[in-house]
Amino acid sequence: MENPDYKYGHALLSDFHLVDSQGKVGVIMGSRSDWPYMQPCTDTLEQLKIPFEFGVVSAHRTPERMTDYARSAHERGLHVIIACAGGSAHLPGMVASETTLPTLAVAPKKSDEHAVGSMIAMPSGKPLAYMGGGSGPGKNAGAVNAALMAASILALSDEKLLERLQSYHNDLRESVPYTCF
Ligand code: RP5
Repeated sequence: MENPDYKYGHALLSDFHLVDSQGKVGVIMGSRSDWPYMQPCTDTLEQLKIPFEFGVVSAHRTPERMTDYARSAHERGLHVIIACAGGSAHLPGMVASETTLPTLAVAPKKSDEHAVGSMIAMPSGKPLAYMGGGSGPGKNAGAVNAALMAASILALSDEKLLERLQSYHNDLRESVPYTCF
């Protein structure tokens, strides 16, 4: 998939821990191979004009990056974190364990039972909201819903965003036909 030309999205840089985030939402994924499943999330954030950053943070291959990211997120100005991982999928749960920011988990594919299992079985005291997974590249209900849930959280203190979110839901309702064919 191509690098999208986002107005509200900013790519995560290697010195992220030294600078304030330009986003309210941090979208991270365990591998570049997750990107086709997560672009519906970032596209939805862009559509709603929500500033976000996005990049790769792996729990297993870059554990220090993951810890730095989660521990600095609040201070850097993020309000919500969306984390996607497949396979063993420790990223969402470990990030949630290192921050008090609301953390939303997305599986690349909902059929990835190992990933889903790791996201829905957090121990008491460490909340993580599992949003769902997708059925294929570019088709991820969980990714879209994670963006919308982040929007709902941010809209509690942003009336303009609330209007855009209501408009999104109105458009969705209007797009559903009555006929089956
Ligand atoms: C996880 O393992 C990633 O989130 C990805 O979903 C899966 C496979 O990663 P790659 O081997 O394709 O990099 O860590």
